[in-house]
Order: sequence, then C-alpha cells, then structure tokens
Amino acid sequence: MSASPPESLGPALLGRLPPEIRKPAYDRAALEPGIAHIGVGAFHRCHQAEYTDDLLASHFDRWGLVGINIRPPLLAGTLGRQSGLYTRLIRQNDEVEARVIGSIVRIVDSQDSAAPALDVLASPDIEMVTMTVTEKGYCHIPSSGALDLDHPDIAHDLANPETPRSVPGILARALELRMASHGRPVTMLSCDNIPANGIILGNVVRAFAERRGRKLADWIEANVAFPSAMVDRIAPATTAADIDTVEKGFGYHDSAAVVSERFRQWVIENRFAGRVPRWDRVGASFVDDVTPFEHLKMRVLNGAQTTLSYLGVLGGFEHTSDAIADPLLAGFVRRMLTEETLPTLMPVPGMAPAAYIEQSLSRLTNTAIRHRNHQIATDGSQKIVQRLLNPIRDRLAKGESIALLSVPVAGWMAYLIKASARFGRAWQVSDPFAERVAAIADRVGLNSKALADAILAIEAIFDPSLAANATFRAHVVAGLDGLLSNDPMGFVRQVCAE
Ligand code: CS2
Repeated sequence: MSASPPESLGPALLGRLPPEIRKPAYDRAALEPGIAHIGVGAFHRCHQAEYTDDLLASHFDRWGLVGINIRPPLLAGTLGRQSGLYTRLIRQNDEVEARVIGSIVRIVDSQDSAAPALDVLASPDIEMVTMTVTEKGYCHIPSSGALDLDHPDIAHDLANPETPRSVPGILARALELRMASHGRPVTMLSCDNIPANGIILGNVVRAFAERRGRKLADWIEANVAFPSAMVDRIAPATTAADIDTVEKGFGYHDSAAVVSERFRQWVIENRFAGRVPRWDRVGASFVDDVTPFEHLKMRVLNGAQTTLSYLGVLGGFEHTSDAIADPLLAGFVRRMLTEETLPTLMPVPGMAPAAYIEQSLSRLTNTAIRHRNHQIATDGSQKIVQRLLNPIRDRLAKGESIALLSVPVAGWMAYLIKASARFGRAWQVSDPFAERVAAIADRVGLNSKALADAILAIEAIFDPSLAANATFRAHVVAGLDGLLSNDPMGFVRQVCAE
C-alpha cells in the first residue's frame, strides 16, 4: 500500500502548519492589491514579497501584491493553486527556517498575450509597479543604457503598440491606458541588478513612449517616477531537493517553495509618484542616492559571484560554494576585490567596504545554498559591464592595474567560446551574445589575439574607448591564452603569483 501524497499548501492548511513555521497572522482577505510585480521568480518571492509580508505583519496597511509573469514559467499551476501562498526557506549551512508568505494575493499569467498584464498595470488601484525581469528584459544596450531599437521585440512593439511583448512596450502601453482612462500617477521600481536601474528603466520607457507621441511622453514626465534601487539576497532557482526538504521536514507539499540565505538588503531611492508601501519600516532604506550602495553590491558581491562562476565552470566546480571552497579561487577573488575593486568604491554611509567584502565572501561559502555556476554565468554579456568593466574603466582612468579584474572578463569569453562547435559544445549556455561569440570562435579558432579583437569589437558590451585600451586588450589576450589552455587553474595560480 502506498502512502497518500502529502497535502498541498493552501489557505485550508494554514491553521494546521507545524508551530515553528511562521505564517500570515493578518487578514489576507482585507488586502487591497496596490502593487503589481512583474517577474515572480525565486528572487521576488524571497525579497520584495517577504518585505511586504513583514510590513503587513507589523503595520497592517493593506498593500497586497499582484504577481504577473510575462515569460515562463506559468504561475497558475503552482502559486495560483496555493492562493498565492508559498514557503520561503532560509538555509544557512545546517540551519533551516521555514515561513509561509501571504503578501501575493493574486497571480496573473500573461505569457501568451500582454492583455492580462495590461489590465492590471492600467488599473487605478495599482500605485506601485515593481519588477525583476532580468538584465536583458530592459532591451537596453548594456554599454550605453539606451533603448535597443534593433531589438526584435522593440521593433515588433513599435509596429504593434497595442499588443506588446517587451517590458518597455508593455509598460509604455500600460501608461498610455492610464493616461487615457483615469490619469493616476504611478511609481515604477526596477529591482534588477543593472546600474542606475531606475534611470535605465526611465530611459527605455520614455524612449519608447516618445515614438508613440509627445503627449504620452509629457504625461509620463509629470506622473511617473522611476526610482533606482539596490536589491540583495541570494536566492537560486528552486530544485526538486528543496521541494523535498519542505515535504520531509514539515509534512506538506509546496510546488512554489523558494530558498534563500538569511542576509537581505533593499536600498530604494526616495523618489516616488504618490503613495508608497513603507518598506522602510521593515528593514529597507529610503535614500537620496543609491549609487554608492549599488556600486558596492554589484562590484563586490555580484562581481565575486560572476568571477567564481566563470572560473568555477572552467575549473570544474558546480556551485558557488564549491568554487569558493577551493583555496586558489577563494584567494584570487579576495585579492581581486581588496586590491582592485575596493579602491573604485564610493564611500557608503554605515558600511566599511573591507568589512563588506569579508561579509560577501562569507555569504558565498554557505553550502546549503546550491547556486549553480551555470545559473550565474547566464547572460554574462548583460552583467559584466556593471560587475567588472565599470571598475576596470575607473582603474584605467587612474593608470591603476587591472591584472586581476580582467581575468573574469576573459573568463566570460572563454565560457562562451568553449560552448562553440570548436570545443564540441563543452556546455550549454544562455546569453544573448552566445551565438555571436560561438560564430567568432568557429571562424578564428584558438587564436587569442583574433578572438579578443573580434569579441572586444562588440560595441553593445565594450564601449570603443575601453576596447581600444592597449593594457586592457593585452590582459584579455593573456587571459584567453591561459583560460583556454588545458590548465586554466594553472593560469589563475600564475596570476596570483605575480
Ligand atoms: C546572481 C544574482 O545570477 C546572478 O546573476 O549574481 O542573482 C545574485 O545572487 C543576487 O544579485 C544577489 O542579491
């Protein structure tokens, strides 16, 4: 006789959860959905939705979340079946803490058509739109921040503005509908790891809207705020083992469970159009300028993750925590951050950069967080500008060494090159520039100088003045020689010895 499957999480189960699981004690039925979030992945569920749950628990003020996905996965069969409820596990080495989050009150699948998303985003009830749509979701040119008018989705949306596919197209259409119906102001808050994310979001939405007409552009200018924000919490994609941990540890099934570390941070630029959920009452900070926080986080924590991901894959390590357990890679990344990255940081109120580096490295050693190097390596073309190239540019401007920071840049290239037919497609990659780099590798072969010349000529990633810098080029060529050799870790050892 087989045992019956465990009951699924849902409102009916809330009252019978094990006592150690914290759950919403507030009245979910009384929530008013005033926040729409686009991109309800693991990160959102571990971050903004948890802050909102904290706010509801401590200062019940009725802000509920509508979770929208405009790309896979579908939410209906997971979060939807659980009435928006899900388990957020904190895993810190041996420690496991479960909590059920209740702030998402409605989910909307808008993958086949933008119409369901537009209905929500244009509603007068929505006062705040937040988003985690990944770096490439903004359809911007990474090296300049401008809207990429050659992007196929942008071309489609400009030709078909009422049935958009892209984030800028959907947001511009929603704003047009708001302008035409009720005219209520709205704040659009990017929660993605791109530099000056509010400025980039504002740029792409305005650039799109301007092509729709002056009236819309002027209305946006007067009624929409695009604050920048720094968001932080390590929350990898959920695995079957995580779902199993909930089942075995707590006795119920949750197909929408998410896992994160304990650390979290959210710094939001204090520039809103209208009402705003008081996330600052539950640990977020509202500040005048996010830039120093954003540099610190993207250059240190994200810079370390990206470095460990490329060097980690090349060295045969599966997860961040495996890569950083290797003394060579740990030593390399610590030296890179302290010797080269740290001097590029701006003073950050209340945070000593050296201590932040140590704290970040220690977060990455958490063995219970199974963050795959291939996951972090995804879309590197959209990440390396803010994580590596900007600090490199700052150092070059002062004539300072970039011997260490240029290694992971070559690491990104080697990662994509090795996915080419030349290397028997060593692994599967996902990056908007993957095909272009693979084609270069197929064409020029293993000639580091020719590879560097062709890849550095991609202006969307490498601005021409950086690409032309002789020091940078020489380091990239040496990095490719070393990392594409049979002993990539030997090369890292050699750089460390210099
Ligand atoms: C990671 C981030 O996949 C990635 O690019 O570097 O998702 C990272 O874990 C978060 O930014 C941490 O806040």
